[in-house]
Amino acid sequence: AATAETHDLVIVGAGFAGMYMLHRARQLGLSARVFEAGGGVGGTWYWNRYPGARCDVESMEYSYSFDEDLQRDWRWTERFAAQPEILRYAQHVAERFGLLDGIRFRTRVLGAQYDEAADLWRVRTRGEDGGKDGGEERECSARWLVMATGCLSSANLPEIPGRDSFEGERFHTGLWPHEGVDFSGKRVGVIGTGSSALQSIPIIAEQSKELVVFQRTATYAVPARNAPLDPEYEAGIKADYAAFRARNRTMQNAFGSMMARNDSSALAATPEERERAFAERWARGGLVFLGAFGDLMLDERANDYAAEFVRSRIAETVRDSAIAQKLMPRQIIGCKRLCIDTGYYETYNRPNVRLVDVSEAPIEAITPKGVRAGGQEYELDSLVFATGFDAMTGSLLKIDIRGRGGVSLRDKWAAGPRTWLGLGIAGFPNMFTVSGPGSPSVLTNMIVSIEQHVEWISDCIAYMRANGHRAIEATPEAEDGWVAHVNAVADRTLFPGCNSWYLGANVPGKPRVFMPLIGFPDYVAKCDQVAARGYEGFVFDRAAHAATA
Ligand code: NA7
Repeated sequence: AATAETHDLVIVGAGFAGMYMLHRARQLGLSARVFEAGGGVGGTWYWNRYPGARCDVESMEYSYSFDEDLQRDWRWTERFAAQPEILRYAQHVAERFGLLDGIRFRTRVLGAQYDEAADLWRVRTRGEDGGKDGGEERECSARWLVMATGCLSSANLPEIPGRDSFEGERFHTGLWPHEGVDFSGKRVGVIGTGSSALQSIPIIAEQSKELVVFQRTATYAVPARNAPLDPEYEAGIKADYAAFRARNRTMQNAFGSMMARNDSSALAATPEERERAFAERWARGGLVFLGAFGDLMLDERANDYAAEFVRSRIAETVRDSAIAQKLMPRQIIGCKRLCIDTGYYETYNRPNVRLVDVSEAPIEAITPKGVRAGGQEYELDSLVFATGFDAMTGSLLKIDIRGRGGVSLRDKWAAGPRTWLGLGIAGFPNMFTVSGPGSPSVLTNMIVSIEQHVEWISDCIAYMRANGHRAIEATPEAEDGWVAHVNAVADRTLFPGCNSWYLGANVPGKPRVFMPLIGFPDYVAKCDQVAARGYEGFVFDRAAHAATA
C-alpha cells in the first residue's frame, strides 16, 4: 500500500554524491530523503568488493574537500586506497555528519513521474528482498529530484550463449559477495581485461589452482607504485590542503597537480627527451603518465610514442614472448581509461595462468562445465565476469523516469543521452543529475566533480527558494547546443577512436555517443557563468508562464 510522504528533495543513491547532496540540503534547511538499494553507504565502493579493488586516483585527492576538519582528521594508509578503506571513509562521513537517518537503505527507486499540476515528483520505491520492507512498494513526493545514481554502477553481464547454464559459481566484479570468495584449489575463468580484471587477476592467480583469462581487447596499464602513504607527503599536503585542492581543480581532469601535464608536443621532442619524460612518469606511477606531453590525446603519432613505451615494458616483463605479444594493446593509449597495474603483467609468468585471446572470434559459449572459445572448452569451477558497466546512463535508465507529458527518459535518450551541462534535462523539470552524461565526471577525479555538481545544484535550489520559483527546466535549445559542444570537444581528440565505455561501445545495442565532456576547468567556468546570468539556458516556472500567456 502506498504511504504518502512528502519531502523537499528526494535523492537517489547514497554514494559520495548522494551523501554530500543530503548534507547540503540539510544545511539549506530542506527536508530530504535518500533512497539507496544497497545496505549501506558508499555506492560504487559498497558494491565493488572484488579482490584488489582500489581507486586509481591518489587517496590524498580522492576524498571530500568541503570540510576542513574532515580532511585534516582523516588518515589514509596507502598512496592508492583500497576499497575497504574507502568504504570505511564513506561510513565515517555518514556518521560524522549524521546522515544515516536521512537514508532509507535496501530500497530501490522503480520510477519517478513529474506531476505538472503540483510541480512535484512522485517517486515509487520498493524494498529490496531480504530487507525489512522487502517487496513493499511505496510512493513519496518531492519538489526536487536529484539522481546521484553513479556512473559505473549498472553491471554489464554480456549475453554470451549459454551464459546461465554454467554449473559452477558465477560472479560479477561489480556485485561481489560481501563475505568474499575463496578460490583456493579452484579452476577460475575471468572474462574481461579492464581495470576490475587487472586489479583482481594477480590475487585470483595466487589463490586459485588454475586461472584462464579471456581477453577481447588487450589493455594498457601503468604501474601504480602503491605504497604506504608517506607521512611527510601527507603532512606537506595537509599544511595547506585548500591550496592543494585548488591546484587540482585547475587540472584538465581535476587531479594530478603534483605532476602536472607537460604541455609541450611529443612530436617536437627528441627521442631521448621522450624516453626521459615517459620513464619519469612511469617511475612515479599512476595516471599522470599520460601527462608526459600535451598532445598525447590529440595526435596519433604522439600517442603511439607513449603506446610503444608501454608495449616495450610489457615485452620486458612477460617472459613468454608469444604471450607478451598477445598482451600488447594496439589501439590508442588512453582512449579507454588507462589501468593502474599492481602486478598484472607479471602474473602471466606464473605457470597456473593462461591467456585466451578472443579478439578475433567472440567466446563461443558458456557451457555447464566452463567456457568454449576458439573451438576449445576450458573447464572451470568459477567464472568471474569482469565485464564492466552500462556506464553513465545505465542506472538512470533502469528507473522509469517520466517528465512533462509523461515522456519517458528512455524514449528521450533512445539515440543517446542529451543534457544541459550534464545537470538538467529538457522536459524533466526540477530533476538534476550528479555527474550526468555531458559533464566531465568519469574523466575526472569523481569526488571533485561530485562536489562541484552538488554545490551548483544546492545553490540553484537556494536561488529558486529566494526568488519564489517552483520549477526549473533546461531549454531544448541549450541542450542541443550542449550535446553539439560535448561532441565537438571530443572530436578534436583521439577519444572517439576506440570501443570504450565512454562511447557506450561495450554494451551491444547502446547508442554510440561520447558521453563525458573533456576538460574540467572550462566546464566549471561555464557552470558558474550560467548561474551568474540567472541560470541561462534554463527556464523557471514554465507551466505558470504557459497558463498566463
Ligand atoms: P571495463 O573497463 O569496461 O572492462 C570490461 C572488460 O570486459 C573489457 O576488457 C571488455 O572487453 C570485456 N568484455 C565485455 N564484454 C565482453 C564479452 N562479451 N566478451 C569478452 N569480453 C568482454 O570495466 P571495468 O569494470 O574493468 O572498469 C570500469 C571502470 O571502473 C574503469 O575504467 C575504471 O575507471 C574503474 P572490450 O575492451 O570491450 O573489448
